[in-house]
Amino acid sequence: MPAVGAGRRSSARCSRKHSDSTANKLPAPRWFGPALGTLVGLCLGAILVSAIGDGSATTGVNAEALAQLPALTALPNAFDRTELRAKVGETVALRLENGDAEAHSFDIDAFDVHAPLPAGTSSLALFRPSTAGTYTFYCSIPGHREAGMEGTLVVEP
Ligand SMILES: [Cu+2]
Repeated sequence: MPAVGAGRRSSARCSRKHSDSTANKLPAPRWFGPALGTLVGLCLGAILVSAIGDGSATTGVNAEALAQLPALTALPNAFDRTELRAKVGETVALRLENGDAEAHSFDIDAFDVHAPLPAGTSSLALFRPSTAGTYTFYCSIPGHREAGMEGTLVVEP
């Protein structure tokens, strides 16, 4: 399970949704596994969006703690770093900054990370890479990746 939740409340919301979908008592169909994976990915996406919000303290993320995290900043047609490093099994907590007047996003398909970054906002990406390797992070706004908004995530064993 590569994804890790940002908070208990969000995780609980995900599992509740999960039990609702299995409440019909039917045996789990073949697609259940992959579908569950997708659901977890979606939940993680929701966490990414809601973790910081408007920066208010009620989200459970302390602004001071956030400021100390490594940051990745979205610029016009680029990120300020082209390489991120992580270790297998260790949670990556990354502060995402968008100081641009345009919306961007931070996406890593392999770990179901999809964080929208509206103009002028901060967000938090939380994920735990399960497999060593080299992955691509990018911005999924049409045309941005092609224009250079991508980089490499190196996950060391
Ligand atoms: Cu972009």
